Amino acid sequence: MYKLASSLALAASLYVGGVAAHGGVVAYDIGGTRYDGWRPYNTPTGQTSIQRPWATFDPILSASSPSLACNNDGNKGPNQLTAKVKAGSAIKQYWNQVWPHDTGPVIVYLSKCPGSSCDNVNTQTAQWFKIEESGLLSGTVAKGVWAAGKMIADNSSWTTVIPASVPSGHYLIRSETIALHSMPAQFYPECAQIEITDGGNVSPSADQLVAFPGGYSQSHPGVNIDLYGEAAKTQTTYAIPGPRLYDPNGPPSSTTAGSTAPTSAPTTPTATAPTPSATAVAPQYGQCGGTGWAGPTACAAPYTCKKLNDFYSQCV
Ligand SMILES: *[C@@H]1O[C@H](CO)[C@@H](O)[C@H](O)[C@H]1NC(C)=O
Ligand SMILES: [Cu+2]
Repeated sequence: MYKLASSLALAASLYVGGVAAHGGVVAYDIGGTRYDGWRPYNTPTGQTSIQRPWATFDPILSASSPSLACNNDGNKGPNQLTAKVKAGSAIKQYWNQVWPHDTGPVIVYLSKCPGSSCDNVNTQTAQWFKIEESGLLSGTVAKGVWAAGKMIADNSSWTTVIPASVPSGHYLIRSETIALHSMPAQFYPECAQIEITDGGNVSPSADQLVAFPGGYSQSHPGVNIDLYGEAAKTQTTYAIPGPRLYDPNGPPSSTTAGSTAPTSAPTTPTATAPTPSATAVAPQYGQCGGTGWAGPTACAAPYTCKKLNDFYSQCV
C-alpha cells in the first residue's frame, strides 16, 4: 500500500511538472463562496462544477480552433452546476498557480443563454460580448507590464465586475488570457455557467457580439504579435483582439426620434438626429453574416465579408 501510494505521488508530481507551464481558470469566488472549476485530466465521473469541462492544460494555438469558445470540449458537464451572481457584483477567477505567462491580455466575455438554463447551449453557436479587457498596462510591448502580470501578482486571480446594466438571466462567462511569449499566441479560455440576478436593461448591440471561433483573426495585430522584434522595443500600445467592449450605457438613444416614439415622449426637440442606419456596415473583424445574424452584412471599406463557419462571417 505504501509503495503504491508513493509511486502514485511520484507519478503525480512528475506529471504536474510536465504540464505546469500551462493551465487555465481552476476556481471562482463569487460573493465569498469558492466554486471549484473542472479538473482536467480527471475522469468526468462524479465531477461537479459550474465550469464547463475542459480536457487539458494545453493552450489553443489557432484563432479558428473550435476549442476557442470554451476550451476542449466545453460541453455541459455530467453534473453541471450554475452559480448565481448579482449584477454589479464581482466574480473572481483563479488561474492555476503560479500562472506562468506574464505577457498578454486578460479578457472576459458573457453570452446570454436562451431560456432558464445554459445547459443545452452549444458554445460554438453562442454569441459573446466583451465585458472586460485589459492589455498592456505600462511600458513597451517588449518590456512592459501586462494584464497577465497583474493577474499573477494578484495571486494568479482576476476580479471582474458583472456590469449592473446587463439584463438578468442565464449566461456563460468566458474568462481568457492570451499568452504572447511565443508565436503563435496561446489562447487560454474557460467558461462557467452563471445566473445573473438583479440585472439592468442594456443588452449588447449587434456589433458587440461575436462567435468563437470567429471573434478573433489570426492576423489581428493583438494576436500576430512578436514581443522580441524591433518594433516591440518602442511600441507602447497593444490592440486587444475581439469586438468593441460592451457599453453599459447602451447605444446613443435613437428611439426617441424613431417612428415608434410613444405619444408620452418628452417634448424635447429632436436635438440628436439619428445617424442613418440604412448604410450600417460592420467594422474590421466585426460580424457580417451567419445563421441568425440580423446585423449588417456589408463591411466598412476596404474590408470584405468572409465566411468562417455557418454561424459566423467576419469583415477582414
Ligand atoms: C490565493 O489563491 C488561492 C487559490 O488559488 C487561495 O486558496 C488563497 O487563499 C489565495 N490567497 C490569498 C492571500 O488570497
Ligand atoms: Cu504555458
